[in-house]
Amino acid sequence: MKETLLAILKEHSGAYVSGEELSNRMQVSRTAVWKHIGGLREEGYEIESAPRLGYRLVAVPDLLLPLEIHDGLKTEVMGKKVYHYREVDSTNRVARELARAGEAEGAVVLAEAQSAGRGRLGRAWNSPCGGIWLSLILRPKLPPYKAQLLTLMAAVAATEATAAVSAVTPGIKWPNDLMINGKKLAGILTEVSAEMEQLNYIVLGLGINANIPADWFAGELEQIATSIMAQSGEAVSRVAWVQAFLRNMEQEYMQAEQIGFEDVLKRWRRYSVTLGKGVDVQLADHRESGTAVDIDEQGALLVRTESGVKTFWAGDVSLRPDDGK
Ligand code: BT5
Repeated sequence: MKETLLAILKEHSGAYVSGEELSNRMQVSRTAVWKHIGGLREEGYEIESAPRLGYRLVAVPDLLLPLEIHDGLKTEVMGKKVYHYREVDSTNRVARELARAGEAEGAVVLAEAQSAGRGRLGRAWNSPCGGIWLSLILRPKLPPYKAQLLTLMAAVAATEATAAVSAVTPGIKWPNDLMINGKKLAGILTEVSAEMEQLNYIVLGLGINANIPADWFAGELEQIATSIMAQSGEAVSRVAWVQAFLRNMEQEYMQAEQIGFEDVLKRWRRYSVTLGKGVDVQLADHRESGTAVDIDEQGALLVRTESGVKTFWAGDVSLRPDDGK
């Protein structure tokens, strides 16, 4: 109902719509219209009302509200259900709980800020207002060893969403970082629940520094992190970014279900800033060095080392600073 009301107000692009027209088109009483207007105002929509004239939409809040994400989204699965928080500890934590309780594939959890955003291996993820902190629930019919492919898929979808709505195209550093000019723009944390044979669910957590001012990154992050706004000099529509990401994910996911991950791998290779470079791979107990030569069909990184080509499933990769290509 709120969705219809908002659509009518938007149709009139800032002009007044009478209470009568609203109640006719929504087929509810004028009191009900008034209540729904109150609901929209509570969510942050600025709506003016004037006796005899009716209501007009003055401003849409710059928030990742479900009503905004759904406006023109046109996906079948991804983003059908949107949970939105002004602040939450971690969207991945919320999404895992939802998934465990049976939430359907494609549901997405969004937050304006996270108080305990998580990176991999227990690391912290800084999540101030202005970024996009997103977790997507998937239930792929895949064996657990293929989970990594979904991280690569998300990296490709996020790269292409960024290129579509802003003036920058990031590169992908294996397996989960989006980079611009050597600095980290986004990271992905994929959390998996699985049986021996099949995945139960995957929570794809993605954090992208969208509209975070360059001078916000201080201390440890100053040298290593950046945002779309810092790189392009312009704020980006975060709603448009989320919509583009969900559409890309849907397309790639459906395609992968039908014909496999070939296309995802091809596009990943195109955006990669890792392949062909000298790399150090930090594993739990030691470090390996060599040249990143390719990814295999499961998304593992192949590195040519002094003792032959080795396959890495996990690990932190740093590009060699002396490899200035
Ligand atoms: C990641 O971990 O890159 C995965 C980040 C996933 C965050 C999303 S936000 C939505 C969802 N909910 C969550 O709670 N998490 C996910 P990793 O590769 O371990 O990188 C972590 C490292 O990146 C930290 O140790 C910092 O050095 C750096 N870092 C922290 N915050 C950053 C930021 N905002 N931008 C760039 N780098 C950051």
